[in-house]
Amino acid sequence: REAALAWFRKAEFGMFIHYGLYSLAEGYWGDIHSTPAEWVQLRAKIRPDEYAKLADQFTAKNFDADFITDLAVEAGMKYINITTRHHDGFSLFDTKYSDFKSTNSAAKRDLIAELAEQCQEKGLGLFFYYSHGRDWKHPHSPDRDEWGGNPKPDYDPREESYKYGEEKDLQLYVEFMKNQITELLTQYGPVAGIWLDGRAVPNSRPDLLPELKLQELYDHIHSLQPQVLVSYKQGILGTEDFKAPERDYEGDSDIPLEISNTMQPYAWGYDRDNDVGHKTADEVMQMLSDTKKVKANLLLNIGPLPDGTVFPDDIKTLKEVGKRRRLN
Ligand code: FUL
Repeated sequence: REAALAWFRKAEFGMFIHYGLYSLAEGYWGDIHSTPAEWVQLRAKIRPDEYAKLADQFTAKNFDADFITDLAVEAGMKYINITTRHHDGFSLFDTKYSDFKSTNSAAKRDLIAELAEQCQEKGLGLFFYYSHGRDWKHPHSPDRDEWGGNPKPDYDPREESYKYGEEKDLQLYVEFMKNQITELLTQYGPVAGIWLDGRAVPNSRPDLLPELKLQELYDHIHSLQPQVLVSYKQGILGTEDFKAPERDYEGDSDIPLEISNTMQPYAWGYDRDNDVGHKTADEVMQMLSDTKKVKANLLLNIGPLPDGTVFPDDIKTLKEVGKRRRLN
């Protein structure tokens, strides 16, 4: 992992991709607008069975891993991080542990496999975003309402097609996450990092932390692929390989740092309200120099359109950024 860390410290620039069923909603459910767009299920209180119907329209017709990886290379990015499973619980990969996945959608494709192949061919590191704990689908995921966090959308978990019993059991969910992460680390070749997000346990309830068996998960990840860098946002246990704060960071960090930001004004998944106001090349150059000052990488997010097309202004901007960086 030392070599992987040394590489990561010098990487400077990566591409973040938020793509999933929420992309089809474009930030709206009827007239309800969701901030951020990828939270539409929760914000508009959509029942999971209603929300799941989006899978029939998820064609990902223009999701082109070859194009996306070329764009990342041209922008001077060294790695890509994609939402393998966001809070809505839709997996962009083929998984034995859930039917709610892209291979069962209209697309009938494993988008992670497509991206993994292209990353490998082009020498880009591949990171997997995985929502750990904030889960609006799994019947045994923690109910953050009880804990003072964001509640799940309102629904009866017994309708779900999971084979678990009716009693809520956090350990079934912990096992589920481990199984899916195992698939991600065994089905797609070498992986550069697992990027956990979600914060299943609110800061106010540290007593619940051991139940998540996080250290066991980290050890398991490293036993499958030792070079994998593990992150959990600002860090939860302190044993993560790097910290990954959102948007800004103050202070000094002796462990490697990555700051994520997004091309849209504020949304990670595509929001049609943001069509005007995406970051310009000047702004991206500024962000890169700001992150460099705190010795961090910049993980810059694109939120593809419903059909997987990269927002045209972002293509132009990223190409321009690549050009300027090559001149520097
Ligand atoms: C947050 C998530 O809730 C957002 O939807 C997004 O994925 C961002 C990068 O992390 O915690």
